[in-house]
Amino acid sequence: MNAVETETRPAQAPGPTDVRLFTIPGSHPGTAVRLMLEQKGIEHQRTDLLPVLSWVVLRARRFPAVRVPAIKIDGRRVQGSREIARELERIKPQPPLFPADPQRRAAIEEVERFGDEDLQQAIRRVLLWALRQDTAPFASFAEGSRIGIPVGLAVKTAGPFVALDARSVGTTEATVREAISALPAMLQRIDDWIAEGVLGGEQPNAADFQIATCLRLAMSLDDLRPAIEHGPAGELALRVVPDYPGRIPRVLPPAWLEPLRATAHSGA
Ligand SMILES: N[C@@H](CCC(=O)N[C@@H](CS)C(=O)NCC(=O)O)C(=O)O
Repeated sequence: MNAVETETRPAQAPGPTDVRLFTIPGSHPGTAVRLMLEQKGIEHQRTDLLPVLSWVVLRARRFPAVRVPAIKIDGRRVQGSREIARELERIKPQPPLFPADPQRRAAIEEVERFGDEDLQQAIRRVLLWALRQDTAPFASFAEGSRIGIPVGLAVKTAGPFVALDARSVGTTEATVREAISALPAMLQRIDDWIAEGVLGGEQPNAADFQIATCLRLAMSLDDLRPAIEHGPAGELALRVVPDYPGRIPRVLPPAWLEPLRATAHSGA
């Protein structure tokens, strides 16, 4: 269980007054940061950007890099879900995203790193490959966001942007197949962390948000959802992130999904 260590924390400093999150509809780390802000009760504005066009906007806003999530807090710019988690913890320690105990914190940080560096990218590649086959499902991810142009127009013009985005993260048949093959072992690691109590405490920690949002994005693909939803990892994802927009009907070649048939939760 993730104990909430309130007693050893310093008194709360006055919160930030001007916070704006820059994200992309359906972005898993973007959603993780939104949920962290909500858990901490930090009021914020949100700017929803379109893939690739986001690169231009972030540069124009003087962010040093072109990826989201990016956040501006009282004039300070912070980018990257792990960096932002630490900044939120610094400016508003309660309720905590990390435990005070150094050993428990190290365990959570290791899971968080896995989510940020390994799981996120695997799911991103599968998603972008699917959207390259058909951009229409992008509309379902834009539900509830304000992207500044009609969603229909965004979908119609998305093709070249999705292609560029996919290329920028190394989306190829080989890397997508590799990501799918790696998924059962990744799910097993997550199930193990839940069993050990590193993930799945009563109040989500930074790693819960990182992992759960990746899994929710994966579950928006009809091809992947059955392998995830009924196991501990899927249950965690649905509890931590009850609502996640987006749905992509089956699009992956069945042969690519072979590695998922052996998973305990696939129903195969
Ligand atoms: N590991 C980084 C990932 C950042 C990242 O790659 N974000 C994607 C969205 S999930 C992005 O900015 N993509 C640019 C685009 O789609 O144009 C983090 O957690 O902050």
